[in-house]
Amino acid sequence: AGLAYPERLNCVVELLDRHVDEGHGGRTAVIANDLHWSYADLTEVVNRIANVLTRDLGMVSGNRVLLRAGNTPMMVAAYLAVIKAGGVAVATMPMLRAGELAYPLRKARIALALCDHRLTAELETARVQAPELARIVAFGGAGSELEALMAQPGYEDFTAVDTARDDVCLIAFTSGTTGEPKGTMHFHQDMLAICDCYGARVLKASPDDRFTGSPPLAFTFGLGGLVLFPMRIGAAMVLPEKAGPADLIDAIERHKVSVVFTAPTAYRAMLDKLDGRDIASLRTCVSAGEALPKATFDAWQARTGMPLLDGIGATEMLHIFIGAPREAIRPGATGTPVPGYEAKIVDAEGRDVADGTPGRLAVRGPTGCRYLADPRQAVYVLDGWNITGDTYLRDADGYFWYQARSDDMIVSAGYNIAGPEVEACLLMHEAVAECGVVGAPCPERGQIVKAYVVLREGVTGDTTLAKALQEHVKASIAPYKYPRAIEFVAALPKTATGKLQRFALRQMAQDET
Ligand code: 3UK
Repeated sequence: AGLAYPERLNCVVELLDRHVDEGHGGRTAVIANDLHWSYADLTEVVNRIANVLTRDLGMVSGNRVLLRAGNTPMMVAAYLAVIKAGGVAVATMPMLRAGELAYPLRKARIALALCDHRLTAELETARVQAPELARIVAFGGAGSELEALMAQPGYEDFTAVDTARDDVCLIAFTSGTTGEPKGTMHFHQDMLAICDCYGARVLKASPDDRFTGSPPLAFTFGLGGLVLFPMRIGAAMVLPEKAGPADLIDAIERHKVSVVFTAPTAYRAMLDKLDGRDIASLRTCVSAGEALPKATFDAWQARTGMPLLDGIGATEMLHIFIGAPREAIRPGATGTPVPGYEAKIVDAEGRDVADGTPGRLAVRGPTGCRYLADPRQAVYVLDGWNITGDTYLRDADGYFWYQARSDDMIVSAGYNIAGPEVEACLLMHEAVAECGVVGAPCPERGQIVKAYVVLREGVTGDTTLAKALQEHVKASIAPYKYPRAIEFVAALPKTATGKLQRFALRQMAQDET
């Protein structure tokens, strides 16, 4: 997309200082409950933290700093401060326990952590296994250590450290459904590139927009959608304290939000809670993290009059690389490559396959996978192309249609069946609230298609309903794809980033046979 960033670049200068320098310091940057920070306010908080990091905590350029907090204004400021001071922000999901924190701590050799005062206990425990962690500084509470240090005189100004555009500024860990989590490294220029590609060309938001959403800021989906995209254009972010569907609706209504980022499940859940609510401020609704079933797209559009903007992103790619602006949406397809990115479908040997044939998705563009010292780099990146692990097909018009995660394909009696296709079909049935479809071991067929179904409120799961769901699938898609086994469950296992844990469902299916 003709991106050319100057060789010396600190992305925080572009995302934050520039707005103040250009006379827009009075614009709203952050809203959380009753807190309102202008760009000038946010700049001062960031500068104070950056001074504490460098003058009191011994941080130098290139040091990695762990950040642990929910989606709070101080978390945003801490991210920006670490990066402004030339450091590398290493974010971890707030819900991680000591055992899960030790790995990223050790892997990224972290000596310093900034941590929400409510979340220090697990970090203290993790220290036993990660003795390199010399210092934990708490923030966010009355009399927290960080705020006390920030109040020192002369701390209100801080000149951004002169970093290179390809200096690492972020290490984001994947959620690690298989094996240890992987640390993905991203440069200063990457933080701007996602804004200048997806933000400018697909989202097309304006400085008067207000952004909100549910993904954690430790997840690049949340960091981009809630922080980087609005800041690139001087818009505001609204950070709800909790991120359930009702909390999102509250935030939209109360703060007149216009752009929302969340996952398909959350849109489905919000649909049941819209009665009597005023969400007229909303213009743009982005769905990512998991495949967006057509039933969800249709239901949202019927109820709100708005399309959902599907987009596939990955921690390795930093953000969304296939999507469609509202005027080019094809319901059911993810979209076309975001301007600046290229995508193609290849076979197991890396050869291009014909349009209409499912194969492995390969992408390349201004951002890409750089694992922190991990041999799996050679699996994800082949010949400069990122192999995301998804099976997709491209149609004759160049639109990309999601099939499944490559390792989630169900092979039943010789047929390849994509669980998400069966899920999308089940979701069209009025009784179904959520579902997950996996292969269950079967001596005759190798695997059978098994559906775990969460029913809508007030519906009871019995054999008649199971039969009706099977008939519904047979009548809608190729009959061999119908779920031979259906189990009604109260909830589905989800990862920290809200994705269905197919691995856990497969394990359940295995244990039950
Ligand atoms: C899956 C999708 C179908 C796909 C992410 C937006 O999800 C994000 O990053 P993760 O590293 O997972 C990546 C994988 O998730 N996926 C994501 N979006 C879609 N599958 N349709 C979609 N729209 O398997 C992908 O390989 O957790 C999403 C922005 C930033 C992100 N990190």
